[in-house]
Amino acid sequence: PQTIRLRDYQPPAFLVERIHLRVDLSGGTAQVDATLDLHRNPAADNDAPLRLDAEFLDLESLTLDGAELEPSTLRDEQGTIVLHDVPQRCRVESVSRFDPAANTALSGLYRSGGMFCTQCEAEGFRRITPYPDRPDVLAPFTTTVVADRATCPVLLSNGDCIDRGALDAERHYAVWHDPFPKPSYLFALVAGDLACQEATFVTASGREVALHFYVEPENAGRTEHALAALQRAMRWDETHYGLEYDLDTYMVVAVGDFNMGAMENKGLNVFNTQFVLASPDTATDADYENIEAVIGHEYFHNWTGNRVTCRDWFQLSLKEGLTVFREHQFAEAMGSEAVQRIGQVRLLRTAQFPEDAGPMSHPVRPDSYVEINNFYTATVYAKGAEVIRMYHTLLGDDAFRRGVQRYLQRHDGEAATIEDFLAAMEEAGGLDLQQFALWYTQAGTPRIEVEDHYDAEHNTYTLICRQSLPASPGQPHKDPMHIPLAVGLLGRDGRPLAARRPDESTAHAHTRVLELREPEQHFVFEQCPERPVPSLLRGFSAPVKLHYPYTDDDLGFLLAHDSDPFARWEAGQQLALRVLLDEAQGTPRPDGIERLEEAFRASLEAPDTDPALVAEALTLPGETYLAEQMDVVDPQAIHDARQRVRAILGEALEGHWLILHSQHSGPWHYEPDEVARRRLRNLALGYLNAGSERHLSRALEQLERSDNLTDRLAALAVLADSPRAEAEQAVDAFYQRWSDEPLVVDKWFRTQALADRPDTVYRVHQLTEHPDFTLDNPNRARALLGAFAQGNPAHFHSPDGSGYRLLGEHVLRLDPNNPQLAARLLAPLAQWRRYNASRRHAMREQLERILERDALSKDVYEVASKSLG
Ligand code: BAL
Ligand code: ZN
Repeated sequence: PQTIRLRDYQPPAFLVERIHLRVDLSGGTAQVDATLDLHRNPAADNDAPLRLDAEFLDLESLTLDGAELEPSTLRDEQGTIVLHDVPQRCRVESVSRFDPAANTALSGLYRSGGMFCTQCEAEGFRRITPYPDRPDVLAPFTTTVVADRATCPVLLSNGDCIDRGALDAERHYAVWHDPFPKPSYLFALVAGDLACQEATFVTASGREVALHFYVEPENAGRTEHALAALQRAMRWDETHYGLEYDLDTYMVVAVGDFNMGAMENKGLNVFNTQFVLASPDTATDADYENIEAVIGHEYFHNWTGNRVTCRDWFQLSLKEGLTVFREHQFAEAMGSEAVQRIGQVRLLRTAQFPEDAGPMSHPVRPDSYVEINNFYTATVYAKGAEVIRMYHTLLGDDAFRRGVQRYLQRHDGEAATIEDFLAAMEEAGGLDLQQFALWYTQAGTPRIEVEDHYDAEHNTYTLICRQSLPASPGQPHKDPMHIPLAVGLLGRDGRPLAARRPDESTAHAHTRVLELREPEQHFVFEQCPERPVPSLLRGFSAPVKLHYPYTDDDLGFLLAHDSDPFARWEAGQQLALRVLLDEAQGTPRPDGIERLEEAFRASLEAPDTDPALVAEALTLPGETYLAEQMDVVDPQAIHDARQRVRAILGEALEGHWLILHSQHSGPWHYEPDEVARRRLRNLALGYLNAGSERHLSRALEQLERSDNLTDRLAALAVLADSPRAEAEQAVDAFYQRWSDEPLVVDKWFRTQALADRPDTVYRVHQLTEHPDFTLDNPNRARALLGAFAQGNPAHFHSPDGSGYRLLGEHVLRLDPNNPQLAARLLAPLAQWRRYNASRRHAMREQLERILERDALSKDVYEVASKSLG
């Protein structure tokens, strides 16, 4: 397969002035008639050909200014239609046919249940009609949708509906016009029998926007939460960034078969059901929170992504990093800032840091790809958002906002680059960000080593910071980065300690942002009356791994006293990390568990702490984060150590857990304090059942009596680990009770994929043969295979290699139908170098087996070959 490189970027030879589409779905197949009015791009070479991407289309006719062409003679090796000697202005008309029901890749126009829907990002539009399917070709779209009235009473596309009516006795049509020029990846079309919940939103300037949420009829009544979240997001973007919605209608459609979480198509978002449908029986508190985040995210794309889009797919983080950051700001504004930040950092450490250190490591702006779908990654999204957060830290909120506004005004209606964004930030902040730009081009997680020195004679304290960045594929040498390091100093009394930096007029005790730019830098603090304990990387001010030789006492001190809630949490996590790692390496830390127990007790007894923060403090670092710290990862030892420590804490603090677990609140509400209380209660249930089955009856009773999915699933997770007959019966009964709720059945599969039983691998294998298991539905495949391979390391890495075989086999099975999903599921095998010789061998064996397959997709080929390379 061909490698696409950023340095080869050429502007499009032709631009599209307008496109008219007529998509006829009557009878179940699709006929697409397209009319494109084109003109030569003045910015491109004068003799460059017109290129029309087309994939899996049965092209019935293709004309240029009315003259019939023979497409088969015009295709290059990639299948692109290449037209030479095209007039400066021209019209291309085409008629294509395809079968949406046969489109199992879920890219382009496909069927999900009874409805037709689309997913065009990144390159799905070429499966609908021949088109210059690249993000820097923007055009206004007019789309006529035709379908059978009986099966598809609802016909939707982007923009506003300008006409609708009957065609004949069976068929009807609707015409949609989107006045905002957009790239083809933002095109959307939906046709089906859908229920609609409607509401309105009045913008700051007084325009009324109709909000329409479409779902299959059985899901009617489950869009209330998402709708309210959308209204909050719309208001927040107005008040925070001064950004208003721009069309008369904003539509969201819930689709059961969807590769992504959701898609920001202009005016017509298409959502995975998982991120829009909410009811207490079918969605957990975490789902409610994710729905608000994803609804916000897709809405915020209307400006950062749609009004200003990306010039090419290498710039993906231009819209995704920025939009994830905006989503994070929104979540922080709606809830607890510290709790949100903790969640963001957990995700970064478990999903992005390993990616940064593995064979698929790539910069936030990759410089090459084989299949762009493989680059919708934690690096582009989560690290990309951290890069935006660092601009915010360096510029401050006001200048940052001005920078975003300047960028949006300057590039409205255009396809922009990361340089364009950086230039707007430089201007708004009056800063030189050229070194900062390395965050986009250098892969890997920077490491910062901090030492300190106190000079009692002169009352000066010095922080010595050394940064380094490990080599990564294709990048043997790295330059020093521009890193904002937020620090505070604590005195012996636990209070913030005032000191003065040489460039400051007076001493103060607030957080400072030090700017690292050199391999080694010394930061001096004067008028520092005593040796402080430094509080480093407050708020996780940069996506780095920071090392400072804290003693256990220092960590305990920071945990008790740091004024920064994130830093307090982090100190607790570092303490727990030490205890767990020493335990896993067979060298238990003297007093380690006692310290942890003491820290937990302090959290449990802290009178006025936000219960959500208490829950974070009582959650031990996860197995993936622990694995990150080991040169050779031993998943079983990590798991056993964590379980042992959980069991000890469960027993030592049993009284506290029992009290927490019996604090039963009233009927279910989705409300922050209630959510935190449920989380604490369920943490307590977990600790009570860690290492013993003394409290299994509590889980059985909770499963039986709860009025919500959060509590039921927490109980189910405890029961799924147990070999006792009553536990197994309860797990079966749960399935029987909820078998007609796909999102709940997903959770049932997931819970068993994550179970800790001697026969977990075998059971997961058996579940792949369950009548409700299918690889055709991405949510289901991810719930079982994704959860098992990514969330259950101790069993996925079973020494006999059975977990790897199970994954390899299903990746191969899935690849011909849904390569995008197959490549995603494959990712855990890419980490083979991190394990011992026998695991490495068994993981490689699966990657090699996959690569031997003929006709492998580009998606899977790229992940497998780069993993072995
Ligand atoms: N653009 C793909 C889905 C999302 O990031 O919103
Ligand atoms: Zn996005």
